[in-house]
Amino acid sequence: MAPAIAQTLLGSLPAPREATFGRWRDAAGEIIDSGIAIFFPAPGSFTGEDVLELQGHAGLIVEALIERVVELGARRARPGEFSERAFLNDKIDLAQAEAIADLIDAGSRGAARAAMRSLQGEFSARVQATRAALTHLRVYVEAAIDFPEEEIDFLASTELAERVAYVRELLGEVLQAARRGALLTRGLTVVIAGRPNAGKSTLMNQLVGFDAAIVTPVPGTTRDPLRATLEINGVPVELIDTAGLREQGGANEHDAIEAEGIRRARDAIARADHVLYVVDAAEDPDAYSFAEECDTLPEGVVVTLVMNKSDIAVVDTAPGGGNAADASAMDSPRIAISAATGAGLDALRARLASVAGHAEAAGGTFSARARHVEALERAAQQMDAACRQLAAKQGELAAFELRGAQASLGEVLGDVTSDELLGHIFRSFCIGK
Ligand SMILES: Nc1nc2c(ncn2[C@@H]2O[C@H](COP(=O)(O)OP(=O)(O)OP(=O)(O)O)[C@@H](O)[C@H]2O)c(=O)[nH]1
Ligand SMILES: [Mg+2]
Repeated sequence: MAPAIAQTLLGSLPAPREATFGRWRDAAGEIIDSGIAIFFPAPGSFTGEDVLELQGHAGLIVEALIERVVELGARRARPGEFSERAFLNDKIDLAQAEAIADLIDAGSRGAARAAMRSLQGEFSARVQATRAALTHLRVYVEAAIDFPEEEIDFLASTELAERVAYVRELLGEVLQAARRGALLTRGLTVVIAGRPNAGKSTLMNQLVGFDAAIVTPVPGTTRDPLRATLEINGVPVELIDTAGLREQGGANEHDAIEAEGIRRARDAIARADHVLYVVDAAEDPDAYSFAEECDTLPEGVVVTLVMNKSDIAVVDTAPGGGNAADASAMDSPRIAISAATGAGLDALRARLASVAGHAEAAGGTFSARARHVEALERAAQQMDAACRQLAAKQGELAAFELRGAQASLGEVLGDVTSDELLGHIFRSFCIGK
């Protein structure tokens, strides 16, 4: 198709991979545009198919040129279609294709660098190395199952235990790196929560460096969650200021608005990677407001207790509150600040940096997606199950789990994919990629 279009549009097919100047004409022979054409014959192109690249002038003539090539038999690409074709023609694997979109969408330089490493195949190479070691192990296990008289000895051998441990270790490492990469790709969501008037919006404004949120002495000022992004240690951080959490009394219109604000605040908290729980240390020096809130927090969410208003209160930052409902959450680190004067803000920033931080500090991080992390977690669970089966001398069952783990690793690279998954991945690309 591309060579035929080139023939008509350019008058002749340019030599492969050579920038060729020309005038491009419409059906009536009138010049639409002039520029550089480069022809990449299959399979030596990005997609692996014949590709004709036209570099012309911008503006309306681009549309005229597109209409002309469509007239000659081409069709407009769907979003992500170039990357999808490159994947389908085995030019790149699925993790690399996803890295293209992540590179374009990168919210920070760190994220862009990580996506570039994934695009270059660093992530895929780690997954492949793990899969190769697993294949080795499987061959070993399956062979033993075929010779039942030797199976029992084999299952008890230290060599097998070592091989299993080796694969599990590789898998653990790549999973950890993927988790960091996913954080870097997606960014960190930090929610500022607490009672009304604790100083959440004042803190938001301090962290973003301008008056993004309205601050008043009236409790219940903030209603809608307010978002702002900043970058900490190369990691994009989405900061969300929320409505103050409190018990609702009456049922008038005013309360209905506040109730909706609180519902949205809880929604944001439920999706947070990290919560800055702000306490008015002047009113609540023992952070009782947080103790009351503890059991409504989602499981596993990391909290920093921000003891605010240190300018008018004596603040004790020792973790504590042993009588709290959730002792572990009450043990969250405490940092004393004054959002009004800015005191303690550096310590708080350092704390956020350490939460976001290791992604960049680790160096050589690649981008990854939740989809990859899930598949790798599944592979790790299947490896653990295989270990248990081997310990119980259940060779067949262990082999089954190992097969599953290998399939899970294959999912990351896109060995076996459903149209639905591909549609989902490539639809989110922009057109022309
Ligand atoms: N002295 C002192 N006052 C503060 C500090 N931080 C905030 N305030 C004051 O506390 C009041 C409430 O501050 P906001 O930032 O609006 O509090 P909020 O938590 O966002 O309140 P809601 O949006 O109503 O939930 C304002 O009058 C602020 O000026 C602080 O560190 N020291
Ligand atoms: Mg507020």
